Amino acid sequence: MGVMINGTYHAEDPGPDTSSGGEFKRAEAKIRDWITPDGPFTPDADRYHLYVAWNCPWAHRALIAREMLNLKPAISVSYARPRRTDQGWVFDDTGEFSDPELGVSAIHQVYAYQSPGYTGRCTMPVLWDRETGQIVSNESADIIRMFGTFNNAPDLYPENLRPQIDAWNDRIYPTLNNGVYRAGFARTQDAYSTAVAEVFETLDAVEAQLQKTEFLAGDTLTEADIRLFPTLARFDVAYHYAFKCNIRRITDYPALWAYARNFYARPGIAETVRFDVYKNGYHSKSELRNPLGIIPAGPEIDWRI
Ligand SMILES: N[C@@H](CCC(=O)N[C@@H](CS)C(=O)NCC(=O)O)C(=O)O
Repeated sequence: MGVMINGTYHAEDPGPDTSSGGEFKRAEAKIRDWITPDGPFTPDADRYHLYVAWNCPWAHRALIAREMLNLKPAISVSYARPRRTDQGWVFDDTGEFSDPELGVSAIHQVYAYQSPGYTGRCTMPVLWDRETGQIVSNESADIIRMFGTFNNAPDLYPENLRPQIDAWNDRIYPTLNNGVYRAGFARTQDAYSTAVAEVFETLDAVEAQLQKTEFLAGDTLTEADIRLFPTLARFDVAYHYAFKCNIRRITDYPALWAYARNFYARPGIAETVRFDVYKNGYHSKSELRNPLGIIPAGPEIDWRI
């Protein structure tokens, strides 16, 4: 995978930024327009298209929000092939990994429509506006919030719970959602040790909260839960082994494991999850982490309630 400079894609991979002491730094999303009733991007059905990859936990948030906010009929989706190439996330000509919207063969071709020319990484997820022929946003946190403005669907960011939701989001993003990547992509023992300790401190704090309340922010399912679940779904099958996050498993946490299975059992959620793809994707051949590309056999986990 490469990078785009002024609208032109360069396949040479500059690699993740680990400039400070071997620590992995995820690049900030750069296209951050908003859907609002005042426009220019208005919350209309059949106007927007979502580009995702099954493996990507940030894209997974968007798929869950689309499901829970009843936006499946209004927002269409293209799924990239499970593995990236030097072209980044790529698509087939036909079948489950093709792009019915623009017929692109790589996500960088969608970024190439951006005016003025885009410079940055060509990440998933992408929310595409077919009316203006532009990307609205490539930031999942914004995309799920915008999805909440579409109709009278459940409010995932209720006013009275915002302080708790914001506090969990602020804690969980750096130390857990992205913390597992900071552990897995660390280039030094110190960077890994710091990251992995933070992953498990946060899981312990989440467990303590879920011993007291049904959801992170209290008795109501909110955006904070939607942002937590993709990490839980990938944890035991991928992060535990591939990213060396192996102090405990999600199945070792009684309240968290019950919560994860209950979330998975909610209508439509299992269809947003692909454990097989996670296992293959995160254990795919990597010079640094898995040079032979051998996929582990286990673990065997029963997600049913
Ligand atoms: N802040 C972004 C992060 C998205 C992101 O980093 N996606 C990864 C996949 S999990 C990606 O597409 N990376 C491709 C690249 O960096 O070239 C979001 O939450 O939407």
